[in-house]
Amino acid sequence: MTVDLYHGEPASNSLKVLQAIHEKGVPFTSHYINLMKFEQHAPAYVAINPAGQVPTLVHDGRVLTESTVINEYIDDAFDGPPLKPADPYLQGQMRIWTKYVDEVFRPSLSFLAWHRVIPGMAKALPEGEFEARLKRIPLKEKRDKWELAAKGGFSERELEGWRANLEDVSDRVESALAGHDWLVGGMFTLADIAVFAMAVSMPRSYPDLWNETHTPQAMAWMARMKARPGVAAALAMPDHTGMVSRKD
Ligand SMILES: N[C@@H](CCC(=O)N[C@@H](CS)C(=O)NCC(=O)O)C(=O)O
Repeated sequence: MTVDLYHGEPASNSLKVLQAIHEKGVPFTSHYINLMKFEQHAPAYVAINPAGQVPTLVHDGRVLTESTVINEYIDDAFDGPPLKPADPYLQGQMRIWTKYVDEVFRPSLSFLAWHRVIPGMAKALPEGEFEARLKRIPLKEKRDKWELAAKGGFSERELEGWRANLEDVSDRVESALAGHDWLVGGMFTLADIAVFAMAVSMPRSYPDLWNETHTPQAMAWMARMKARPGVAAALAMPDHTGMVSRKD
């Protein structure tokens, strides 16, 4: 059996899959893709994942993309502790969380981060280099958003909407954890993994929303997450960009 995982630094969608694979105890070969060097758009990688994004799992030569789908696959295809509740209703509840992460939490965090980071990054590159890099992005939607972000082109209304989404995330996580150690069904599941992959940066990036006073349950849950050997192993994966703070 061969399992190859193409991933970036232990953050966001890469961290999502790294947690699942480590928690499940699946032996795998790590292929680090440096997003700051735009290695995800290199032709050799796009040949594996046409979206030019990480993560990608290759199991015995069969390619799987999409972090949430990969995590369900890891849980189903390999031995190890279950990462889903047995009860179909609770599985549904778990998938409401993973869907919410993919549709609301992750995009809101990303767009706000691009708004902060991309204009400076584009300016720091040599003349014409940002445009050249844009051209290599396979997904048109992503290309257009990066171009807009570089011009500082997101509207106040959009920015406020994304910020309001992050407030909603904080409130939802906090109330789901009241009286519970984990988000769904009294067990550690792919819901905890998906939310944590994005939430790990919240205390540093949004300390007003995610802190001991406002979200004590969420902070205690993050400590429980970090104490899990699989999650800790995922967080300890190399970060060649230097962008991920291990102190989060
Ligand atoms: N829907 C995809 C999204 C993957 C994604 O957005 N990956 C980011 C890193 S978290 C990426 O590759 N960004 C670099 C780029 O798009 O150029 C998934 O869940 O796997």
